[in-house]
Amino acid sequence: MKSKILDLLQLNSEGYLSGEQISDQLGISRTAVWKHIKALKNEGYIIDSVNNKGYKLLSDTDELNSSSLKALCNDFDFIQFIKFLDTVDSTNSEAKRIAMEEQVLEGLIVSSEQTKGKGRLGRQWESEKESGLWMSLLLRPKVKPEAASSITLVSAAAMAHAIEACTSLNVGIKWPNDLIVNGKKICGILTEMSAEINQLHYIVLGIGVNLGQMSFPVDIIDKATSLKKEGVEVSGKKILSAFLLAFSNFYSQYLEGDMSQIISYHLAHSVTVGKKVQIITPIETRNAYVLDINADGSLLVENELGENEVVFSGEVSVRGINGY
Ligand code: BTX
Repeated sequence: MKSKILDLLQLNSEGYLSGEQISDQLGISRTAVWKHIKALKNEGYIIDSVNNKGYKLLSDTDELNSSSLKALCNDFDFIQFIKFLDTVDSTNSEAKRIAMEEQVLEGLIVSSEQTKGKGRLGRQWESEKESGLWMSLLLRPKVKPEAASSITLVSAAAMAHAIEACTSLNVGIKWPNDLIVNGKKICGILTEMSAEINQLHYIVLGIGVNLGQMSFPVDIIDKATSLKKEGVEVSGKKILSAFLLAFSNFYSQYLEGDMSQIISYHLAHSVTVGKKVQIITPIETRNAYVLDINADGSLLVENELGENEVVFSGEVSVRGINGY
């Protein structure tokens, strides 16, 4: 039924088609029409919905550019500006430059290529041209600085949800910031922030999703994968559209101080909980067993002395003993 609705929208791409017209033509209720339209939006189709007019398929091309990005972001109040770049050092660095120039706006930066893509703790993120979705959200949530780092979990859940909605892949989440498909990393998230003791200025949420790479540099060939390598071809635009919808839902819960659904999502997809891991800090590496993810997004582990210990995401790297 969804594909029949899509066909109708494509046939009427010049104008709006009302819910009533669609329900009459396909013999289904208007509620069913609305549900299928929502599912299509979840899959990345950009459909404008206007009261008293109906639905219009805004963009049927899979190309991500300034105008398709603008259409995609219209619905989200946490995106007040967009910037689409051909190349940049790092979308996170660009977001921070913008944040310093102006003090209010929130927005989204996407680049076809990054020449100095960054991972956590000074590591490098391979970001070849047109091979992935390289993006950063500049956000100014009204939360305390100590709540800021759990936004990494919000975006990991939203991107896992988006990839699963657009593909048939099962996505695992390696706490707190990596998405894993068939034992390999397909997406990484780097959260940076500017804050004083009592005041958060901004958060930059950088997300990289591997889309079309068929090979990787030799040092990561065993641990990295892309959607294409996993046999799926999906555009960055579809993934981004599905991500924004899922993120906006989880983000509003986070802003209300409710992490329960986000934590449940993590627990259901976690490749970390119930595993032996190494906790790597700048001064030491030690073994631990992961018991749970706490309500605030921190990790509960049992250390080598048999004691329970809480691990916060900003401080450490957690590495599985047998792969991710
Ligand atoms: P991370 O520190 O958890 O992961 C970085 C590690 O992952 C690297 O040391 C390497 O082993 C491996 N790696 C490097 N590139 C890739 C890749 N393309 N796919 C899979 N594995 C890789 C994860 O850090 C956070 C990455 C965030 C990337 C986004 S892209 C948009 C934004 N801008 C920016 O500079 N960074 C973020």
